[in-house]
Amino acid sequence: HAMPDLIRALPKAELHLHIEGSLEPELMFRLAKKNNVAIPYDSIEDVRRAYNFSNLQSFLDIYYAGANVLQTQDDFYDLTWAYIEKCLENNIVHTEIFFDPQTHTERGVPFSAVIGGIKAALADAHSQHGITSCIIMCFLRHLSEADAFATLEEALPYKDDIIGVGLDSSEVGNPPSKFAAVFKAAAEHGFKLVAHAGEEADFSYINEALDLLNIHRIDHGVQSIHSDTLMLRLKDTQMPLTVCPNSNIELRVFDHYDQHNIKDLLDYGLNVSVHSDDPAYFKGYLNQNFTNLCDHLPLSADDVVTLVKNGFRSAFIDDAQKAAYL
Ligand code: ES4
Ligand code: ZN
Repeated sequence: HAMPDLIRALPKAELHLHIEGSLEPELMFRLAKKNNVAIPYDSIEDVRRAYNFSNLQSFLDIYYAGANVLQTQDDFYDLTWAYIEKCLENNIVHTEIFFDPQTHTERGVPFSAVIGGIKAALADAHSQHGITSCIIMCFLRHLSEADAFATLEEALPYKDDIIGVGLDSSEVGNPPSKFAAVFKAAAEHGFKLVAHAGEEADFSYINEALDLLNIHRIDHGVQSIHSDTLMLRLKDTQMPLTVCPNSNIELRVFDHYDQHNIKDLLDYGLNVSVHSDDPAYFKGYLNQNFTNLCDHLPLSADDVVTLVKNGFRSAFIDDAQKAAYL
C-alpha cells in the first residue's frame, strides 16, 4: 500500500507527546512490582480492557494512576528509552516531549529524578541514534496557579534543559486565564509557551490562550473550526496546531476518524501537524495516527507531506535543521 509506505518513509517530528502517556502496560507491571506500587489490574489484558474512555477526564483518572509506578530516576530513564525505541520504529527524528512534574513531585518524587532520567535517555538517543529532542514542562490546569508558580520556581535550576512550558490536564472549567500570570513569568525566564486549548472546551479557550498566554503553539485546537474569526486569525498568523487524531477518537472528541476535521483545517490553510499525545493509551504511535487518518479521510500524498513538513516548521529547532526537512 502506497500511503503507509510513504508515511513510514518520511522522517517526522513529534511535537505533542506526554512522556507519561507512553508508559506501556508491560513496563507499568514491571515497575509496579519492582517499586511495590499497587495497580488496579490483574493482567496486561485487564489493563487494555480498562483503556476504554468516554471523555478526557475518564482517561486522565487512569493515566495519573498509571504514573504512580514511576518512582526513581532509572524509571524515568526506562520510560523515555522505551519511547525512543518507538521513535526509531516510527522514523521520528526530532521529538519535543511533555512531562508533568506535579504528577510526580506531589507524590514525593524529586523534580531532579524526573528531569534527570528523561534527560539522560534523550542524550543517549542523540549520541546513539542522532535523534534530536527538547523537553517541555506542563502545568496541571486542575491545580492552582500558585502551584504552577511553585513548579516554575522548582524548574529554574533545570532551565537549560527545559525549552518551554505548557498547560494540560482537565480543560473544561480551567481556562487559560487562570494561568496568565505564571505564563507571563515563564516568558520572562525565557521559556517558550504552548498550551492545550480547544481540545474538549470550546474555541473561546483558544482565543484566551492566544490573547492572555501569548503561546507559540496550540495543542489540539480542533474546536477552532467553530469560529470564522478565529480560523482567519490562525490562518493569517500560521499559528501551529498540534493535532492528535487517535487521542481525539479515543476521548470521543469526534465519533470516528471519518468525522475528524483535520482535512478541513488543512484545506483552509491552517498550520496543522499530526502527533500522538498518549500513544500507550490511545492505540498507537505516530505512524498509526497517520494511517488511521488516511484510511478514513480523503488525504492525498501531498496532504501527508504537508502535515509532516508542518511538524518541522512548527518545531523549536533552528532554521538549518528545519531546512533539512522542508
Ligand atoms: C492529555 Cl489528551 C490530554 N489532554 C489534556 N491533558 C493531557 N495530559 C495527558 N494527556
Ligand atoms: Zn496532550
